[in-house]
Amino acid sequence: MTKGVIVPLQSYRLAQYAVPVACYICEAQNTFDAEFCDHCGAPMALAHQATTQKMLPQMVATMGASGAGKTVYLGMLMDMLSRRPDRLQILARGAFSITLQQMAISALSHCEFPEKTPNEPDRWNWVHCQIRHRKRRRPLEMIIPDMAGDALLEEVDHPHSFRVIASYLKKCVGALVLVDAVQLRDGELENDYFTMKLISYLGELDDDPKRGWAKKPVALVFTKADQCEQCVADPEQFARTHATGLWQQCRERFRIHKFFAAGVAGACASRHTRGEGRVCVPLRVEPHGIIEPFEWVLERMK
Ligand SMILES: Nc1nc2c(ncn2[C@@H]2O[C@H](COP(=O)(O)OP(=O)(O)OP(=O)(O)O)[C@@H](O)[C@H]2O)c(=O)[nH]1
Ligand SMILES: [Mg+2]
Ligand SMILES: [Zn+2]
Repeated sequence: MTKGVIVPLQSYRLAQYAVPVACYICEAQNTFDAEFCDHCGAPMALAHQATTQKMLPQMVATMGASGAGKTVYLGMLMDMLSRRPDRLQILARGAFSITLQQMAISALSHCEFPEKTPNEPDRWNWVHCQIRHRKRRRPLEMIIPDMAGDALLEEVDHPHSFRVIASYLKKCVGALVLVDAVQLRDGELENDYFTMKLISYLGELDDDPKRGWAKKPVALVFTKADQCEQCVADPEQFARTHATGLWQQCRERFRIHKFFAAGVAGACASRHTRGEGRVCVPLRVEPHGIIEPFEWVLERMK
């Protein structure tokens, strides 16, 4: 004989699903318990946090080819800002915002560079933080993802392949564009071509002469400056000689732009590993020029 039991239906729980939550990046509707946006893959935590704040977060893009040094740069930037409250004060919003700095710094402290960023947007590290700057009366809320260079290239070559990238870049108020200085110095033009493509893509995304990318601050950062002294002495001159196409495009498309040089490692060596072959390892960590480009963008964004 089966025993009869009364199971409450709890249909009120379904009512929660009737109220959709809009993704903060692409504005597509999601259910309240989605972890990542169904449409673009951005974390829904950004939308939940934004609704609890008075100030809506602004976005700054960090772009560059695969291997340009975005993950190393961003990880180091976040770590330096969180330890040096004299210049800029930063407060991470949500535990997920600390993962990028944790991952980059723990790799560097083991004399390794962090791994290549996976292509899937739901595996990127997103940083949502509050920033206080002495020149601003009110603190700023900011969202910065560590995008994968290969995904960026795919989107530039085939628009709409990564919806999150176009939606995000349309909302950005400024950008940091990272270029590998060592490759440029050695005459490898891959990085130069990629960055030129990226710049024309940005220009086409929003070509409004008053509100578009023409009027947004863009910092062009030559990375791996520890291995390329020429770019440290005069980044603008380095651009003119080693990346003439890029230098020309920036002058035409961005009214507010500046060239910078940044390096994280003090000295590098190459090590032979099984499976990967020769890999470059950092022997020391001596960050140089990390905060300057970010602070410059911060001071100029609307
Ligand atoms: N010498 C030196 N090498 C660096 C520095 N930053 C990055 N590198 C080298 O560049 C490689 C790529 O750096 P990442 O930060 O992973 O590059 P990424 O732009 O995030 O690349 P994707 O994740 O593929 O888009 C590292 O593995 C290092 O070999 C630096 O400051 N100095
Ligand atoms: Mg990366
Ligand atoms: Zn979305």
